[in-house]
Amino acid sequence: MRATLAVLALAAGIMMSSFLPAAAAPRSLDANACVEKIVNGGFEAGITGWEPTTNGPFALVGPALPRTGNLGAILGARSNADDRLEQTISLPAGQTATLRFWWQMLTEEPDHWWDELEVTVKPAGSTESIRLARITDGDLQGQWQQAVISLNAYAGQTIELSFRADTDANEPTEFYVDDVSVRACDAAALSKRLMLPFVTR
Ligand SMILES: [Ca+2]
Ligand SMILES: [Ca+2]
Repeated sequence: MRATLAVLALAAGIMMSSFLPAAAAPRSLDANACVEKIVNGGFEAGITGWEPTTNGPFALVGPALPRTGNLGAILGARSNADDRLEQTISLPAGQTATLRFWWQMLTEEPDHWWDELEVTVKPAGSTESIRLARITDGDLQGQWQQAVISLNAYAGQTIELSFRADTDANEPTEFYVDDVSVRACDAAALSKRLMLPFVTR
């Protein structure tokens, strides 16, 4: 089951890459005609913007292992955990949208897999969540990795993005998440800007 994420990643069209995530949160169009849709993706404002659900007494945002800044999300980290962080965003019609997030997993599991972090989207009006990624205790642990996932299929829709950790009764696993970003980009505006120098000559 060690290859689960890799297989799913390929199936979902996910690329793992090492480039840096988008700068946090300007809500106006940037030079690439893109808008950041996630509020507080780096968790530096605590739980602001996120809807937490947990069956434990623990805060889901804390200073234990942030990738950047002082705070990050911590999901699982105990047995029988059921932790969720969700945010609802609207994606503009006719634009591309890309989810990026960084994750790190630490586990005490000697064999795999038993504990997982599932990333899903649920379009408004739908009762069905669609899995974008599954990270398990069988994946590479102890280092930050970035997931990059196209959300183009949800252009024009309001979606609930969810990170959910589920651990079994023994040998806990910690799932850390930081620097979550969904950038919606106006491809038409971008191509116009690229054309501009040629038009004005
Ligand atoms: Ca952070
Ligand atoms: Ca476990």
